[in-house]
Amino acid sequence: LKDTALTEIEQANSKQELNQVKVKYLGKKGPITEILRGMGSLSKEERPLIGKLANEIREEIAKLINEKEETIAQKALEERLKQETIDVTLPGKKVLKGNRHPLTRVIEEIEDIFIGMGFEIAEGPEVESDYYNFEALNLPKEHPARDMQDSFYITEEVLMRTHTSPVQIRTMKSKNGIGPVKIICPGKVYRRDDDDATHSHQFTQIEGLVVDEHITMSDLKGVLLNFAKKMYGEKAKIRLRPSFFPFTEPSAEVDVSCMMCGGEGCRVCKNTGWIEILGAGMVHPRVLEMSGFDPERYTGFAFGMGVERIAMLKYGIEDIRHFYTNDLRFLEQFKRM
Ligand code: FA5
Repeated sequence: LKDTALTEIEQANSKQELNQVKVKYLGKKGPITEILRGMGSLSKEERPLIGKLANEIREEIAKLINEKEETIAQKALEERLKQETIDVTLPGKKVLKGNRHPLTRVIEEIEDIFIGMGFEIAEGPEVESDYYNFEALNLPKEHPARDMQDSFYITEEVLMRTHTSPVQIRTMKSKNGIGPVKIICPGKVYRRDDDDATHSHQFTQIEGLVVDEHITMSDLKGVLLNFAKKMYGEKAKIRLRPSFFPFTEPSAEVDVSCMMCGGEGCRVCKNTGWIEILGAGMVHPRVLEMSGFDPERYTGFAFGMGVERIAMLKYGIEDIRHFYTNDLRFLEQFKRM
């Protein structure tokens, strides 16, 4: 009995197997209990002998089982430690890093340039009233120039802003007629334009406004030339062409020399050597007046640039729709810039 028990303990390789052996030999229905239980039928002389022997065997088996239990526990621990070891020499898992959208980058770059010239950043709502978007900018109802900016109306008096110019009005009104004002305002604008390579129904503008005493057109030109050089390099040139906006007088469209061909003429600038990037002008006296500024004392200039067009020119992007279709092959090119 002892020998078979010892072999079985020896062969038990897990806690469960060992438990089975334990129950089998030491349990209530086990052979030793049986022997001890049957003592009554033995003779007086036999009883102490058999009893002693049975107890000795039981103790020995119990001791061996305990020892084996420990060995098994030890083995299990070793096994676990082995499995859980960390190989610090393994290459790490790569974390996929995103990057900022090229438009965000260009907006921040433009903001930095203007902050460097002493401008502050202003903001305004994208859902705007007809008053701020048109009327206060000298574009009364039925004014034909409203057609230049075909609009998404929400109600008769509320629309998605068609340009960032309403922020001019909001900023001036908040100053209670006291200058100076020197702000830029980046933001999304919306127009019922058909999408093509250079037009999007939702795009980004950056508005600029400076109002103070003695501001002239040459201040406007100086600020824009400085901007062009910082954005495109020292070689950049600008040119102003006469234009019309109801809220500026005189008005101009501003071109920058084409950076793709150095002004020689190429596909990007349609062989003209120039690319239009913004509209600008001297703030119309009526607009100053409607916004609470005395046009006898104050003058100002304003401009509104299309950020996508500026980014396209800077990075040689041929289609404005790339900014909005979220093709990773396009977006990832800006990772290391
Ligand atoms: C305006 O929106 C005037 N508010 C700009 C202005 C501000 C003039 C202050 C004077 C004083 P315009 O409609 O030309 O102007 O738009 C300005 C710029 O936005 C354009 O030069 C062009 O770069 C860009 N732009 C216009 N329409 C679109 C379009 N559908 N998609 C992408 N960019 C556009």
